[in-house]
Amino acid sequence: MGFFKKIIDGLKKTKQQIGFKLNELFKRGIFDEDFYDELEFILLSSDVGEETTVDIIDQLRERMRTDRVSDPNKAYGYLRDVLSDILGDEKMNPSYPCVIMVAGVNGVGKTTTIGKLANIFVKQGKSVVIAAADTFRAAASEQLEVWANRAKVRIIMHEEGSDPAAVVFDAISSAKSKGTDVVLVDTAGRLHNKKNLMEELKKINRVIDREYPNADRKNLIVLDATTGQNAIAQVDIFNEAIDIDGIVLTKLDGTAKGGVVLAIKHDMDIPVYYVGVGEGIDDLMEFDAASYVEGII
Ligand SMILES: Nc1nc2c(ncn2[C@@H]2O[C@H](COP(=O)(O)OP(=O)(O)OP(=O)(O)O)[C@@H](O)[C@H]2O)c(=O)[nH]1
Ligand SMILES: [Mg+2]
Repeated sequence: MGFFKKIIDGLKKTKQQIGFKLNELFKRGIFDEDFYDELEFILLSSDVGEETTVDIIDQLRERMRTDRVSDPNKAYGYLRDVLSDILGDEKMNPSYPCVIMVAGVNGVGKTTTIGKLANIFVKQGKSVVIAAADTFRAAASEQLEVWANRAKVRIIMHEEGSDPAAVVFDAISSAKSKGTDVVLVDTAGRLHNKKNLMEELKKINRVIDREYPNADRKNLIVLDATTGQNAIAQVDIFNEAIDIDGIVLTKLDGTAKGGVVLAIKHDMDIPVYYVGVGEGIDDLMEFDAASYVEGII
């Protein structure tokens, strides 16, 4: 399946929620106060968020007024432009060697994302080693090992309950000695409590900084799109512990809340680098604003 088709397919539920309704609304060709009220309602119902919705509507009004638009297609094009502008297009573009740490609350899709990322880098001809730094959850390393085998990359694992920072230390040593391009660090989603989890992430972060100062660093937070607005609160919490460079938004295939990307981008100003649209190894896409907008409206 082609890249574009996959995104469109993955966003089908969101499109049903907002795209079809927006289409109907614009087709009427009447751009009065009722139109804007209804537009607001539709956007809010897809987790675009209040502030973002207001901003979108203000921007659209402005463009419509300046150009005195009455043609529905033209108006729809303006909405596309406004949404694309908000989303922007910032790619992760690491330099090599790099260490990519993946964090997020439990069950959001961290481990799956690591497997998919490994696959993406391998396809780009990069060498990869995975650090299984979720030593807390039983069988977490084994789950990651399955992904490492699928992507045909190396994995460093220690036994359950061991120090995650030591796993990362070993993975970095291995990457240095073998000249590996990418170290992918999987982390736990749950420890005994949230404070422990944040302290552990900070410690891993310090180890990477100390042991591999010349490596490019990317800290990614994985968010489950089905949680909608709640995802934004999660970014805040993790961003306090470790500087988050970018977002991976997973499970877009299972939700009509794809509008949450707009809220994230608008409220957080942290780029969405990748989106997950399925459970398979090829189901992670680099975020592209134009295709995304095409997919949701
Ligand atoms: N439909 C869909 N499912 C996904 C996607 N990404 C992950 N999943 C599923 O989400 C579930 C949890 O994924 P994991 O990768 O284990 O999540 P995790 O964040 O590592 O979980 P913990 O290690 O327990 O914190 C699995 O069943 C995955 O198959 C996605 O983009 N789409
Ligand atoms: Mg995991």
